[in-house]
Amino acid sequence: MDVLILLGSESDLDVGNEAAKVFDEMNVRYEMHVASAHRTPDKVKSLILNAESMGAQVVIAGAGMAAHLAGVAASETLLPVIGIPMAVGPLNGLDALLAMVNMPGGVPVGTVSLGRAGGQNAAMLAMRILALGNEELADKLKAHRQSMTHKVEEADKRLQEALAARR
Ligand code: RP5
Repeated sequence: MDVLILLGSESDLDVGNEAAKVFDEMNVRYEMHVASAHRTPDKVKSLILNAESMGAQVVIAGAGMAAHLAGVAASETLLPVIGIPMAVGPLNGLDALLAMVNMPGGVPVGTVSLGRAGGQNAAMLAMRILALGNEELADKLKAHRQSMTHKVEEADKRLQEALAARR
């Protein structure tokens, strides 16, 4: 396993699947589990210990509301932890964002965007970490960037053609 993905609830699965989809496309090995810092703290700890013993190099933790999962994960391991704040609950994720991003000194959580983009970016950031020691993955990331560049160029070309047709 390269990456452990923890989700605070089954209700976070849509965003977790965004990360999983990226890993599937890039052939990165992961495990994804529902485990809550509040409801199942022992399970969180044992999943992290197991992931470390299986060689995982990054932990992704997605949670909403009083989102302590990523912080708890970061206190249990020295692996880099990436937090995805979930845009749920009455505050729409502002609570989760502040909880994740505002960790006390010494226990870092790299917090990515809220919601689905956060799922994608957590996976992309994890791969940048993995790619430091993996040339094949680094090449895949370069190809991914080229493909994004190509898509933007194509979109701009379509826009310019549409604007020209209006004149
Ligand atoms: C957090 O509370 C979870 O990560 C989830 O985003 C939120 C709501 O959880 P459920 O009540 O839907 O299980 O712990």
